[in-house]
Amino acid sequence: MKPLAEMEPRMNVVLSLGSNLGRRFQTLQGALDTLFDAPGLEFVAASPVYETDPVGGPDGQRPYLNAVVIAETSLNPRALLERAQSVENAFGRVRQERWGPRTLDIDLIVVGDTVSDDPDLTLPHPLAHERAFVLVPWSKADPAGVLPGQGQVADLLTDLDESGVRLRADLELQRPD
Ligand code: A4P
Ligand code: MG
Repeated sequence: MKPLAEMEPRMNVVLSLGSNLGRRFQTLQGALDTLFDAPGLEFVAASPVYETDPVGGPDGQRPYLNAVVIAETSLNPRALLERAQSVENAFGRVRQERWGPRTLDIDLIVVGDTVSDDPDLTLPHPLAHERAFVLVPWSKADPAGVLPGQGQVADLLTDLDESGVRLRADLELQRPD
């Protein structure tokens, strides 16, 4: 018989990480390590790191570093959001202006087949399909990725301008320790 832990229902999770203040790469690696520090979330893959032009928000913001993380979870979506927000807080995220600069932003893009229009947790993420800074890294972490309700990530990308999303081949996230 399988151990109990293996019998829990598991959902695929896609998370988007972004940073445009402070030590951006160290923040992304630290966030990755901290996200997976507690039970209930298992790492599957991390994308390459991309330097991306800011979308929305005030003029003159620094570029972001963005990456996408694929995981599996036995947590419910709300518990996962709380985990993500506590990691944001641990990295000094100060909530000021919407779409303004931040040391760390973690968005839940997909949590299994959960569909929700709750403003506190909208799933799948309502803007993911139009954001090259999400879809480009996601397509590298999982070339077969599907955004429920929108389609294959690779197909969605054919309609998007990817010029604001540049590979940082000199930066590579390590598996969480
Ligand atoms: N919330 C609702 N649904 C979700 C979800 N699926 N994942 C709620 C995470 N949070 C979700 O988020 C505001 C509220 O959204 C939270 O309280 C949560 O309950 P926030 O992180 O406090 O504020 P925000 O991130 O400034 O606003 P928002 O609307 O979430 O913005 P986005 O969509 O996160 O966009 N440009 C580049 N190049 N790279 C980026 O990473 N990121 C943003 C932020 C804008 N421009 C960017 C990037
Ligand atoms: Mg956010």
